[in-house]
Amino acid sequence: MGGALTQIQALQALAANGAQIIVDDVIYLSEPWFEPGEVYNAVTQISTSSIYVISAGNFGGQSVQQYFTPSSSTVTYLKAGQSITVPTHQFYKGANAGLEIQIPANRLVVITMQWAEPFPQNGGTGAQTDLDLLIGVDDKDVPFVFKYLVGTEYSIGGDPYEVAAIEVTTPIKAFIGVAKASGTGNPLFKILVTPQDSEITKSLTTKKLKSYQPKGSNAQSTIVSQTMNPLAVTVAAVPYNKKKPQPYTSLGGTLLFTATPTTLINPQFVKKPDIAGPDGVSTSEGRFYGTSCSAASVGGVLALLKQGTPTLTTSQALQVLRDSASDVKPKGFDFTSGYGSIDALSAADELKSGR
Ligand SMILES: [Ca+2]
Ligand SMILES: [Ca+2]
Repeated sequence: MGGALTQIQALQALAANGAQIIVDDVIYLSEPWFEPGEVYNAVTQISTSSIYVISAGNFGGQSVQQYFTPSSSTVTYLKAGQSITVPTHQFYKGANAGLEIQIPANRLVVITMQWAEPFPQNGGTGAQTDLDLLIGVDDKDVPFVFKYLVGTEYSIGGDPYEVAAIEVTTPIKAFIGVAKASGTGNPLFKILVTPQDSEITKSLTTKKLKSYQPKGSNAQSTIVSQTMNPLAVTVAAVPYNKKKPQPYTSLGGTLLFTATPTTLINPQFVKKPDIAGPDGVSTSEGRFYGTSCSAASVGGVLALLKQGTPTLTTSQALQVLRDSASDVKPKGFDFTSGYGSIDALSAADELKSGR
């Protein structure tokens, strides 16, 4: 792995050299989430000659998304050598300004945040609001204090993106804070907590968040970047022997905006993931879990379909997979398993009958 540029070059080289099915499982959380980015655009480009299959990711529902809303709490920290005192975001009703997360022992937790303002990579102005990401721990003397200031880049004109990490040896309750250092907007922001861990997922949803949400979105969605591309086959995980989604499979429902030079407009609802594939299958290395395994299985089925129908296009492949999928609860399309579990035989039959 060598970053988004290397990924783009690799995808283009594979497509140029005649790869008909490309299976990928690399998602850069530094690529834009709310608008098409460079990797997303590369996927669009190669989809005319190759069918692109991407794992949805294993981030579960470990995300929160809200409009920035100043609380009555402020935080003081150093920014470009100067001490600033600025408001923190109010995640909950009430005084506590931090998002509680319970971190189990011996974990490195990476916290990534983006907000719905244009990235400069698309020729835009870059961020208009400077949000910062703070991590705090519960302190017995002071009820709430941010002890680590690790995502405090000057964001104006740059990427609307921050990343912070915390490593613990014993279980702790930590708080994620979002501060607005400058700018007049109150943008929609989204935080992803990775790596996936069921205990973190639970703590992200136990306390009721303020419900400032755009219509039609899923605040817990973790399907982002090129996995949002409607021309990608985005693959969720179901266990090979059960018809229910894996709890760690990334969730759809992220809003995709159209980027203008200064702002993001017209949020669209994209139906992701597309299909679920089996994981937990036996390999020479033992059982293989996660959406990467599922993507490989779906890629294999697509290779067989393509062999039977060499003219199979990306759009046709997506259509046949959706139409022939075996639904996984809840009924119909859902953000966890898309249109359902892949059914290779039914897909082949459908393609043959030309339905
Ligand atoms: Ca910042
Ligand atoms: Ca379903």
